[in-house]
Amino acid sequence: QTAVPLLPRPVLGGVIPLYSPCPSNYVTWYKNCYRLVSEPKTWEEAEAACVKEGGHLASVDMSYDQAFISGAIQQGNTDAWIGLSVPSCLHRYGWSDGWPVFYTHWGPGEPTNHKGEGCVSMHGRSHFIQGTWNDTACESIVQLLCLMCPSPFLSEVLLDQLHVLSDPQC
Ligand SMILES: [Ca+2]
Repeated sequence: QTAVPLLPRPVLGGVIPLYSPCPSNYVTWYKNCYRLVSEPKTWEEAEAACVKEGGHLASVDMSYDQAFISGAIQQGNTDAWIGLSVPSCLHRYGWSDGWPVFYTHWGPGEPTNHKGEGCVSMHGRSHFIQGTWNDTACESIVQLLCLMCPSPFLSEVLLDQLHVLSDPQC
């Protein structure tokens, strides 16, 4: 018997390259590159750190992402920032990378919407409901998960289209 060669999986008009498209300090998963940054920061500092590397704090747009990202965050010691927050110009939740909010995974009773809790962290392994989301004071200092999108098609074309759908003033 001859082994059937593995073909690249089609993805939105392109193919997933056989080499890793991610920087060496990032983990490749599905179409994206992720990096857990253990140095704790406020939400704003965390987002700025991810932007500096060409990405954003991680967005979660489906349960597959949630499962992977939760697993990644459990590698660290604290809860971790993800890209969801309530920007003062929006007055509702939005992802820092511009994705629409398709999916949420709030913990029981969350979001509590206490004053100042406009930034979202994911519970780490120290918490009994690991991986669930919690609206948190933006000045809290925790680790963070950056996401970078390696595909020019996804990062430039699709996100530009999605940005049109979201509020342009932000
Ligand atoms: Ca909360």
